[in-house]
Amino acid sequence: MRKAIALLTMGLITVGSTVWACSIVVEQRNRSFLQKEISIKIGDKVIFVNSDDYGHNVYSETDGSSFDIGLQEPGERLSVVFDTPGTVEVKCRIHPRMQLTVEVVE
Ligand SMILES: [Cu+2]
Repeated sequence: MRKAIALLTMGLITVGSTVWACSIVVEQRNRSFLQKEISIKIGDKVIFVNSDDYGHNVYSETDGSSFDIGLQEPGERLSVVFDTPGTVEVKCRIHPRMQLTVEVVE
């Protein structure tokens, strides 16, 4: 069974005629994000991978970039597209000490 993919839909970005979006993998292991900070471009997709054997719930309450990916089962990969520039603080509802800073640049 497939779970819905959480996407940020805060606005449409048009940059020139072609936009090359990248995917960046962020693994969750031992109740932490393997990266503490990543820098991405507008429109890039962050794929959150749950490598633990318990659930996580990645979310952000940063203004303009808020999302809630929902309960993520072990082994599951869920992605979020960031399309608003700025610094986004990403956390886990289940494990408050999990923190990731995403710098979204133009
Ligand atoms: Cu967690």
